Amino acid sequence: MVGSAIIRRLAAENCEVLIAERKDADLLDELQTKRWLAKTRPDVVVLAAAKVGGIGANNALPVDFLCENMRIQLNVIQGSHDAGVNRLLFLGSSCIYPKFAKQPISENELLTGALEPTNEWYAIAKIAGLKMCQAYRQQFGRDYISAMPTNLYGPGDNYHPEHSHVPAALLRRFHEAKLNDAQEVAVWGTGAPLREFLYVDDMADACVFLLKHYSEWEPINIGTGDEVSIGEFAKRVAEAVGYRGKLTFDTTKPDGTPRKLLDSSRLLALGWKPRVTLREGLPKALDDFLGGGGRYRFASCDVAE
Ligand code: GFB
Repeated sequence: MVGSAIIRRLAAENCEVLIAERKDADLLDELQTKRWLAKTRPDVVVLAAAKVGGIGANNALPVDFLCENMRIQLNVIQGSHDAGVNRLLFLGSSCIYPKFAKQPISENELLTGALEPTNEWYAIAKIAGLKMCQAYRQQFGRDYISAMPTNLYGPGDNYHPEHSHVPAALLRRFHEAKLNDAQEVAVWGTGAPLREFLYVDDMADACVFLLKHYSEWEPINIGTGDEVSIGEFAKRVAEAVGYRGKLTFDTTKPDGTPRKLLDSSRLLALGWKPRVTLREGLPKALDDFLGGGGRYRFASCDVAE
């Protein structure tokens, strides 16, 4: 999802884009990854690949989220250094910050408290990734930076019913409910948690901006500054889909972090700002879903992925 958006965005730049697809190099494989990097020798590496998923997947697959992400990061970051790559952008996640971080969450909140248990495996891997960037900067003077985006949505998402993030999950569930004339649809949790949603092409734009303008040790947040409750967000998704039934809340499912609003003032001060509002972005995300974009649209769902 993010990698594709960055490729779309880079089409407007004067550069050659080298893409390591799974058939070129399985990033979980150290030798394949190192060989690919040594052969292509990029000027810049963007590490957007990761094992990702929503609250359900994070909770159900702790080993996958911890170990696969650590392996990808070791292979790509170490392989980049070995291949002489001096500039690298590592993408993390807002879940690296403590569950009860001071809001809005500034970069200084890192490692100041306990993590949210539903995604601590993923968070620990991402913290290790940003620390690797800092370590290569400190020990070898490499210009490796890391960015922490808020919750993302948009084209190329994973629409798995259990393992997706909330935007893709609800787009699919409301669409199916509309087709089946279902009277009501369940939204996970209480609906009270607050989240900030960033359209993936805005995220890609921020990544290119950072590659041009950011070269610091500290990770940098990427967000919109707008937050919405999950209950309100669900209403907006239902509206975009055209589902008119009742929304109920399944409180047997976890809420996760109560609030996760990033303080993106450092990025905004550099001159970047998001363009796509939730009202504009949700219909675009729906178009992607209806047009067959992303993964697990209607296919039978393999829970191992
Ligand atoms: O998108 P989501 O899984 O990510 O869930 P997190 C956000 C909120 O939406 C939670 C609620 O409060 C969920 O309980 N929700 C309601 C649903 N209905 C659904 C549904 O059908 N599916 C899902 N998935 N949620 C993620 C991490 O946490 O944050 C990721 O798990 C990543 O790894 C991301 O770091 C930024 O915001 O809770």
